[in-house]
Amino acid sequence: MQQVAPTHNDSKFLKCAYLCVLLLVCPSSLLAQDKPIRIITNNWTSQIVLAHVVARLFRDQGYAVELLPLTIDQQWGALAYGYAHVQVEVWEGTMADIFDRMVAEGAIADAGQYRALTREDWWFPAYAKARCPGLPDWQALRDCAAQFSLPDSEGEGVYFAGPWEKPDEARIRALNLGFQIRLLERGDDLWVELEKAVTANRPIVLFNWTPNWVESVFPGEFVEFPDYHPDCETDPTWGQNPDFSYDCGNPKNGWLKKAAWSGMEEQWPCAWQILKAMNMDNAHIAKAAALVDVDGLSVQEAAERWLELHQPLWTGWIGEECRGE
Ligand code: TMO
Repeated sequence: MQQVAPTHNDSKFLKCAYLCVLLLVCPSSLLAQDKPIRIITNNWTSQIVLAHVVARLFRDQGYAVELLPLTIDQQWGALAYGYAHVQVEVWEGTMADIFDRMVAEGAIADAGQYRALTREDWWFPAYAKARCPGLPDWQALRDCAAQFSLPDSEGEGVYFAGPWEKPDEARIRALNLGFQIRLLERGDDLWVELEKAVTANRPIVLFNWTPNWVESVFPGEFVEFPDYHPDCETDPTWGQNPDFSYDCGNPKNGWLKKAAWSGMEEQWPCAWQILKAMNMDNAHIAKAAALVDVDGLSVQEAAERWLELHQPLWTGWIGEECRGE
């Protein structure tokens, strides 16, 4: 009966000794990792693939990692409260306002900018120009709205938008475009609509972005709206319509950044450093999307393949903080 207590103490001692050995021989990144790093996956391909790429890099450093699907609207609160910790693609055109505000408030951390330049805006396949020769100028789009109509759009042009909030209604009104919006629930439905239109040789205008896989498969162009200016969104008198805001396009050389939970640097210094150092050009990001949407790999396969193809690039992101003390 009396034997139980010492045995129990022995095992406690062993556990403690084991932990001490761990503390001595393991890189710091392996320790205190009971809480997993949660990496957000959104709803477009390059983001999802790159989230898996970062997950692999973190796991290689001994971190526990979980992938967490969230919409861009849901991600901000999750990052601010530390329920999620990493978002690898914050695009200026769709996310700048809220990202800038939250970083300024200290609610989330800015984990740095890619060298890639981005654009997110109305886009048309090249053959549409034959039916609307003034394109890509936005005034041509207004003048030939009917070319982009559908049987149920009452002569108005139809613009296909994805599930990422943009002030398209406001822009259509401010620029008097004569278009209506078809809001698609899934981002991938944009490509279904594009393929349908291409097959029928029917003009279409839809939301698209670069870097993306689309540019390697379908020639096309963005609509050239009046150049973006921040005042365009806030000051109705700005721009060519004195009564309404949003009489401009999205930024043409937009930034692409990474966002993180504000406690990340302290909690996981090696992972934070990898995220900060992570940098890519347009081709690297377009490739992440194309491996899935053109080559047909699964997201996991695409992440593995991407890592194989770009080893010299990502090896440079693994810094001192990951080598232990
Ligand atoms: C955020 N997105 C790349 C879909 O425009």
